[in-house]
Amino acid sequence: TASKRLSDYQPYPFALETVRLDFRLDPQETEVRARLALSPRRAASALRLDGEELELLSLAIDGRSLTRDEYTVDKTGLTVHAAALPAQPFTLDTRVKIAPEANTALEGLYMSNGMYCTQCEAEGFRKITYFPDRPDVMAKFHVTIRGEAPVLLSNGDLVAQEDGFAEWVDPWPKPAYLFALVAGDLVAHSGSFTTKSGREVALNIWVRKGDEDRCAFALEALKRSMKWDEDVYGREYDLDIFNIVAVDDFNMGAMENKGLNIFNSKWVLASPETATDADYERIEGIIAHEYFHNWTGNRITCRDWFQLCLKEGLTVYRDRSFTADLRLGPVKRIEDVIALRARQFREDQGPLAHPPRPDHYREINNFYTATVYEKGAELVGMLHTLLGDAGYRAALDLYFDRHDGQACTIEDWLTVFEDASGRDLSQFKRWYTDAGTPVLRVREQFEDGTYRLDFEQDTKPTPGQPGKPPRHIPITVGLLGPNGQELVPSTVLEMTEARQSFTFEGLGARPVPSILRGFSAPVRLERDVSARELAFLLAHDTDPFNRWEAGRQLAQDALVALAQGEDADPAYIDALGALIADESADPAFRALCLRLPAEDEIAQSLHDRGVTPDPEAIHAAREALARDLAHTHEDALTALYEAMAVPGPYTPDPGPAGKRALRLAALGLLNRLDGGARATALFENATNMTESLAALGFLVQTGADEKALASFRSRWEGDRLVMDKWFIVQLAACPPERAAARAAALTEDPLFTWKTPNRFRALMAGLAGNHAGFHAKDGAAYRFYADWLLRLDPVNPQVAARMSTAFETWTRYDADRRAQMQAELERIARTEGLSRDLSEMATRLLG
Ligand code: B3K
Ligand code: ZN
Repeated sequence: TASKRLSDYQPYPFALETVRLDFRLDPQETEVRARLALSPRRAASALRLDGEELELLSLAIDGRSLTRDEYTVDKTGLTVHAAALPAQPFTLDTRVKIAPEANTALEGLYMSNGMYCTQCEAEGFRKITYFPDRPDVMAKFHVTIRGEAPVLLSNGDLVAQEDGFAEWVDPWPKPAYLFALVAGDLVAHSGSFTTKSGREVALNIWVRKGDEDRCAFALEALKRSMKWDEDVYGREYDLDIFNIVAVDDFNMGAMENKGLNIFNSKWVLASPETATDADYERIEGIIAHEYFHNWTGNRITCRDWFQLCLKEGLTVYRDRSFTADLRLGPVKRIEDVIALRARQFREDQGPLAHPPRPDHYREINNFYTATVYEKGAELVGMLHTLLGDAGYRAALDLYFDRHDGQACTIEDWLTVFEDASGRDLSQFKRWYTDAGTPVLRVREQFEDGTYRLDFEQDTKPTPGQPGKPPRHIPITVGLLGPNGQELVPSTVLEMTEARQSFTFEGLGARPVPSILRGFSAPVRLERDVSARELAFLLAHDTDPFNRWEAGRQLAQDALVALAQGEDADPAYIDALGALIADESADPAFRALCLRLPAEDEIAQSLHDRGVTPDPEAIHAAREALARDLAHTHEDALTALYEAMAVPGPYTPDPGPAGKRALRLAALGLLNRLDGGARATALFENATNMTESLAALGFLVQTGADEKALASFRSRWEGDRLVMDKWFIVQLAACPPERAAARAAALTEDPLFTWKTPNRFRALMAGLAGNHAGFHAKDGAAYRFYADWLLRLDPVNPQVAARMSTAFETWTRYDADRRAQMQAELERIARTEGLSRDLSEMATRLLG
């Protein structure tokens, strides 16, 4: 299949006013009747409707059945020839048959545990009925559902209901990708929210029977989201009902369908016994994210899928800010940057690099990436930094005002910022259109009280984009004096040239600079800086992000040295001693400082420095540093482990969660000394999943995990969400030499229900997350992994394609490993009948 191109955009030649949909549900033969009220925008155009895997039963225009020569049907849709179309507005009626039970791709209408459920974004609606399935065609939907299930849900407001029947009307025009239908034997955990103008909104979280006692947290998170969006963005909810449904079989995290969000049950259900602190925080963030889409995505949507980051980048930025406001802002920022580097920087440096707004694709589902989401959010953050709080708010107000009800582009978005601020953002736009992570080099000079920073920016070529003109980079800088006092508070320097200098006058002595505070731009900062100065920043920087970053840099330098057989500077281990004891620093922050960079990140670091990473050496280096840390600070860590115990009943609040995080970070290090003694005790006595799972992970790390894994399994084998954790932890944390064989053995486990995306992902992501295990020299893990991608592809192409990104770093490694990974990718690419999804990925991965 050919690529679709941004430059080919054409508006749809018909206006669609209303849509009437009538469903008769049946697992094998669901009948869908659709009535579209269309009016031609220009004369003599044929009518093209998208449609895939549909059996067409009838087709009529203004009540007249069309004859076979008036239309053509092919594999991707239906064309009504121009001669058969009225020049005036007309109605088109179709009747199609679909088979939800046979739908294993989980796109369109499908079944999960006996319940009907839909996923339409990006192009799944065309598997439900013939339709202009593109986001710039927005219409009002009126839906009836007939079926045996006791609960029948769709978008909008419920207008009629009786046994086996429900009727839903959505007053807000929307594109088809936001359509949803759910039917099943569900129970609701309900509540309500009163909006700021007094609208009473019924809230329901629909789940399978037995799960209703795990919904309370999600419901409260929803209320907090609704309130926050009113307070911070002035956005109010716009229907009388808001439904959330939890589904076990789901290709991604959740979906923002208008008034009927559908969630992977993993991101809704939570109880202290089954969910970790991290799960709680993620659930709150995802609930917020999907809710916030109601304005950024639904009321204002995307003109075409190239503009995906218009809704996703902004909505991620909004959910991050929400979490930062409700929890610890700096800790949230650090977590986000760790994730950004682990996923987006990695993507940007490999064969899959693409701009936040790509300009071509074969399969849009392959572009729900870290670049579109996380880097997209960074771009919104930079606009916020450049305009300031008031300017940002004014721009967003203008965006909602000007574009409500429209399908927009990145150009519309940037124009709003230009109009609100009077600034020219044409250079800033390159962040959206250009791929790659800029490297920002900085040198310093101090002379006669004047301090100068000389910056140089450079972005390496990425696939299809050889030349990279300079970007507009906001660099937040502060200057510190010798005792850590702030000489120059945070200032935003705007870099627009390839090389640019900034000076600060009237300084008595050479200051210590704190550069790129808060990670003000998604760049890689390179600066020659001594371990002593980094230790100083770790102790004294007034910017919490850069304080952490200094420690990170020290750790990275130590690991890079160790991985090459050199000695590590003791500065990191010394500096952490002070931090462990620093009770003025928040426990969650200290926990982050104690966390060593992941092996994949160390590999990237080596690669950035021109060294070919050796996975075994990296693993050994990280273990050695952890042991060294534990040895040196054994007493302090032991004291910390005791002091951070949280007594009393579990709550997922940030305070106790932060203490647990610090306690477990200490235990993770001590575990390297005591051979799992403390972890065993904690595992046996833990009363919450956070500690229980962490302890299990530490035992897995020691290699003496058999008993713990068996007991965990027998306690939780009836719980699908907890069992996913069991699969993932024993692969991600186990000694690397065991990983591939263990993964293979686990595929024989009757609980490895591989067609369920969560379970497939747990096993495969567990293996891929074991860096040295996945990259084991013999290539066993590569072969195993590729075999399973090929097996999943015909069943669920989206998930298979997504999981293929485990290979995106293949060009980093030595010739042997490179050849093995390349061979696996070629084997995939050659496979007959490969899905468009996986085929595009394999081709791009091979470069
Ligand atoms: N918009 C959905 C993602 C849809 C993915 C389609 N392959 C979830 C979200 O970003 O909120
Ligand atoms: Zn989203």
